[in-house]
Amino acid sequence: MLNYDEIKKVDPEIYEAIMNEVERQYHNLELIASENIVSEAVMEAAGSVLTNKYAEGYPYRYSRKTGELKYRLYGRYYGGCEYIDDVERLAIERAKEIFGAEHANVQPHSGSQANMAAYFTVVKPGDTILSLELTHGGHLTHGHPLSFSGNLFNIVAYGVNKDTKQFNYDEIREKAQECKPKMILTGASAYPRTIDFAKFKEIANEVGATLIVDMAHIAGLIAAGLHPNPVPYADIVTTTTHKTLRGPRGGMILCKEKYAQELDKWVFPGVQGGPLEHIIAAKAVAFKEALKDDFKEYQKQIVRNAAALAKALMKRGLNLVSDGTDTHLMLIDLGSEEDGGPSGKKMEGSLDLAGITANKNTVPFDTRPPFVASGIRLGTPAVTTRGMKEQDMDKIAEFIKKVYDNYDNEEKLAEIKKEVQEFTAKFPIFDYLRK
Ligand code: DSN
Repeated sequence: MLNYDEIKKVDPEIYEAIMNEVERQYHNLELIASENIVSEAVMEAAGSVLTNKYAEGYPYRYSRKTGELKYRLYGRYYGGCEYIDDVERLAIERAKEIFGAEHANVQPHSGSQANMAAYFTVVKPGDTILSLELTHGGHLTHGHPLSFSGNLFNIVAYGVNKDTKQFNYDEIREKAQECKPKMILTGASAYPRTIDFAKFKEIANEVGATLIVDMAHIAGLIAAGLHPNPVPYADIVTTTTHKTLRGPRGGMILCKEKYAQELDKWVFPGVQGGPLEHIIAAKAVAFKEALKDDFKEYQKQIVRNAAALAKALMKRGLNLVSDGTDTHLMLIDLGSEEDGGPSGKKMEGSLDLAGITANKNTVPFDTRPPFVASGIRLGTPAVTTRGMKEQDMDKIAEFIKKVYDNYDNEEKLAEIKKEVQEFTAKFPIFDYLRK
């Protein structure tokens, strides 16, 4: 059982900040679509003695052909890695089993580093990449000029259809045929609908591009068979491990065997140094949890909750991008400046004052800048981990509507916060940590 007694003695300031965060997570309604609450077992692994070990390189690996144990790439650069190898091998094997992948690299420290290593495996600086526009749901590392991706590569963006706010695969095909990319990238941070990876592969084949899928947001849904799996179609698939997958903060890459050697080289020594083996152990634990039947049930509940929340918000007159969701997330479209009402930034602040945590987000064809934005992104992974069900989503929608109606009234927002805290107290977390 975790406790923070030693931190309390050694570093009271950090102890206080951690305990404040425990209380914040306990009391607040966590609706950030990319966040979750990991198990105690995952936290124990992340806080284990493995943090003491350097292990540049990779573990031994079994030959796919003969089943015999063989040395992989450069092995390890340090002695004493025999148990670390067990940990990393277990993480790799479980990741492959969950997603049916030929090869897995579990070392990326984050999704961004996973993406960087994946891109370098198939493209060179200056090559053309066709990827989803950030304001239509993409990610910074999918080509934003402030990210390495937008700096190093020639990025051409595709977006969603103006009317449906969903992918139109004929429009994407047309873009691909025009720009003849070396690589096509799909996956999203704020796209609430199912992505047809088979269609993307068809388009990539037509123009001779490789296909990379960033499945970070929907990895848990895919693990449970609730969203099509990109692994059979994509050359390389990247993900984070801490979103719907409910593991520690980190990244991972899956690929076809033919890219394995090159990809591993790009992760280490290409992009990173020593792997975080304590985090890799926590990934392995989370993967074990993801292979269990109750994880599938959990993912089903995430999707049912998202559908219920979307319906309850629309029933109360709030507009959602694409009029709903197929996944764990949705985007409230707050309208443009001329429509009046709060911006995304304002609404995020008002929700915060009411004890509801969410993030502002651009909506497709947004007229406000990204730091102000006209949308709010909501997701159900964390509230589902707390045990909330469909009827609770109706209550959450009611809170959000009240905040929307009173977004500039701090007194009213403080009253709503009290109601929110009474509500979250019915779904306790971290009882073992709270004093
Ligand atoms: N920051 C993540 C998200 O919230 O979607 C993406 O990396």
